[in-house]
Amino acid sequence: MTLFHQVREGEVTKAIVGSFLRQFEEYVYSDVIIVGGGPSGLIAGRELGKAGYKVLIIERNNYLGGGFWVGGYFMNKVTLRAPSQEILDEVNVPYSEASEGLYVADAPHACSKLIGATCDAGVKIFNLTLMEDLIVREDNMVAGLVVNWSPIAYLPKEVSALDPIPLETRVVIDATGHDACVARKLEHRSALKLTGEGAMWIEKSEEAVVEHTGEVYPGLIVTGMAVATVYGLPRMGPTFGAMLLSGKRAAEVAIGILQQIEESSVTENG
Ligand code: 48H
Repeated sequence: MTLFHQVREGEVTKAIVGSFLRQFEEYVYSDVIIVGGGPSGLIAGRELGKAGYKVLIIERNNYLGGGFWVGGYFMNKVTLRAPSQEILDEVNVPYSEASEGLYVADAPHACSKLIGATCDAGVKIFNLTLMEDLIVREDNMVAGLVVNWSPIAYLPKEVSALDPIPLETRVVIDATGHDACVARKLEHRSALKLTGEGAMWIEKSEEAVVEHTGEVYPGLIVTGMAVATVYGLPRMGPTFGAMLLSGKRAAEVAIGILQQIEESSVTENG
């Protein structure tokens, strides 16, 4: 009698391959693809998942969380200004009040709870996956993404001539942080102009990032630090409230667009 059930090595591999391929095939079509699994992308995903949409997060790293694992410098404490600590309450993260309206939480606890809450909402994750390009169809509407296995970006071209593959979706959310990689792709084609983020000014930046979160191009929403990069807004340094509230706002905007798409397809089909 052994402690563990007897399983052959090949069965382990088959379980991984089968489960991965079934999920990959299912998510070739989705309602929303979020590029970037940092705090803004995770919250946007959680909200959309809770609302019943089929959501995929594309993350180039092997791990989710982006800059949310550490606060500032090398210190793993994150700060949030009121009222954004309410989102920590929603995902059961403990925190303390450092000064009036300023809250501090353990970054590993906050980040892992947020990742868990996003997965619990039914959001699926393709990690080690790099957004390379967009699918843009008639009416200049974003209709999907072109992705590749991210390690190939770090290999010399001679050994990495791998073609990417397309994934279809109805709405794309750029949650790639400071780089605003998705919006940047449109800038390369002169379809969008990015201003570049401004110097730090916490008081001004957080409000502005949440306010400017929205659709920048038909079918493309920006959230989190990508908003500051697109609109030239000041950065906020090691405080994360705007990332969480911007993620919520991005989900609301996405739901509005998805509802419009539904309504127009009902009208077209009588
Ligand atoms: C797939 C990609 C690609 C790509 C990037 O940086 P993040 O944490 O982004 P936000 O906006 O959710 O949060 C920003 C916050 O962490 C921060 O940096 C703050 C508040 N700074 C203020 C300041 O003043 O400095 O996460 C972005 C995620 C990362 O996990 C990337 O790996 C991923 O996006 N990503 N994934 N394809 N092309 N580009």
